[in-house]
Amino acid sequence: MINGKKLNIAVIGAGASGIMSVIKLREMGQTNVQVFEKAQDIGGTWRDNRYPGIACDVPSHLYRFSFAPNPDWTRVCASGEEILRYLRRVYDERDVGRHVTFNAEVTEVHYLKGAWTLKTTGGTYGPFDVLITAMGILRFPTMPDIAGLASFEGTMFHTGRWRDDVSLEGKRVGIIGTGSTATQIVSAIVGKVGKLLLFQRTPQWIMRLPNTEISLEERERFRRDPELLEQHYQELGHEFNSKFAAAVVGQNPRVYEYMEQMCRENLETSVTDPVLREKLRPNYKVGCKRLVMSDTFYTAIQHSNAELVTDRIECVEAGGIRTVEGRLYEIDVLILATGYDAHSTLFPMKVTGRHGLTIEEAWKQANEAYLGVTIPGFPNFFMIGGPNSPIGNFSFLMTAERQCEYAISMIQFLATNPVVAVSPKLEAMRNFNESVKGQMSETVWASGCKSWYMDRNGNIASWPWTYEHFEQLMNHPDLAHFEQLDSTQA
Ligand code: NA7
Repeated sequence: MINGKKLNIAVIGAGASGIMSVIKLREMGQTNVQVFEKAQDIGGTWRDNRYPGIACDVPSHLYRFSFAPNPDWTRVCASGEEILRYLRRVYDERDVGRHVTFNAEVTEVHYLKGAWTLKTTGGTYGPFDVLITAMGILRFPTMPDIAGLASFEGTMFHTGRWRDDVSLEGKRVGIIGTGSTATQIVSAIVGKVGKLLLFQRTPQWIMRLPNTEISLEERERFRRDPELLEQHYQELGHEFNSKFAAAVVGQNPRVYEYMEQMCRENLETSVTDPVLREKLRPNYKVGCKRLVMSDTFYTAIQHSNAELVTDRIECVEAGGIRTVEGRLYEIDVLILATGYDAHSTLFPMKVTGRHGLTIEEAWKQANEAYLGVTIPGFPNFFMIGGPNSPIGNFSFLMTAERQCEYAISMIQFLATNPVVAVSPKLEAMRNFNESVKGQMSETVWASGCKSWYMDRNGNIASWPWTYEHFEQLMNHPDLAHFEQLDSTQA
């Protein structure tokens, strides 16, 4: 039952966060929810990424919505396909579809006197009282800045735009990049291609995580006993957050040491050739770049088909890649596993807030938000995955749920008070960002490496505290940090 006013709410994106937002908003009685999705299907990241070997790097039983248990995960870390199936199931079972407009990329959002108007490629919509962006984080493939890329005459594509129509069977395949994506692809295709050349600029630390099958018996046990499944979710969450997530922000040195030891041992024991081993040895701290989880990559890179190229790339030519030593590596298919720009947060959408303030003006110096969720001058505007969201520490679905709940608390406040709009105070945001900067030096991400966590100013744009702290802040919005606007001020 609704408590208070019924509000018109727009959600941008029908990926995991958008689907979840609809369900949670409806649970609180807010049913006037419209979702705008640029593509013609749901799924976001898991719809767009379809490369061979794609899997989550968080355990499946933790990578789910808290309200939609899944006893049927088939592996410790689910494949992309299985995650997409899960999202579709939740979407169908909860009848989220009736809220969604597809093929409607939101190009412009504009706030005026307490209402948001949305321009999309499918028309203009509004007014909305509240706007939630659920646009994902790794949306924009980074194309490498390598001379001659356009002159390549074979087939070339980024991993985020996988070409299902291109067979790799027996081909000479080059892969640029050694992040989570490249390592998954290498393991999946090395036995099928004619030759695999992996171009490594920086080696990665790799934590051995056997992606074993979850037995039929275990799945059946979870299906029969929902309490057991819930307990498993809670325990995994506790384990993950109190160990890994605390270790990377400097709050669990014992576990951090263990992680270091595990990664070093993995390299020592898995790679037999000492020359190759040294090429694969990073010179920065474990976890500074996002840790790669794999128990197949080291085996794959030692396959007779595989070659690790560590000479720097000079340029791409019609027939392949030339390194600075002058050698040409001939390639039929060139795969760019060069990652994503995680800091194009709302781009290319034009966002205009109160008094005509644009997001370009607000973010001229840096992308900044109060608690990663709201921005001063942009009333009733809530981001899932905004700047300084925990991108390197927690299961993203847990992050997204807590951020969505934060938005929901604020929406509940709007629904039950004579307040038309809430907007965080500039001072509150500045204080938050100061404390982020102060704390970030304690984290392993700031220990001296380059990673996709860094924004255009070289600052780490993640969450430098524990999960408990995040949960506490998200569960208890501090209204004193918000301007509250009535109908005459909004
Ligand atoms: P990542 O982790 O950002 O990895 C990108 C890789 O591409 C990394 O090894 C980069 O080397 C390499 N890269 C980027 N540009 C170049 C150029 N110009 N030349 C050579 N090598 C280059 O992206 P992923 O897609 O693997 O993973 C993204 C996230 O998705 C991952 O963290 C999981 O959360 C899932 P560098 O290290 O910068 O030297």
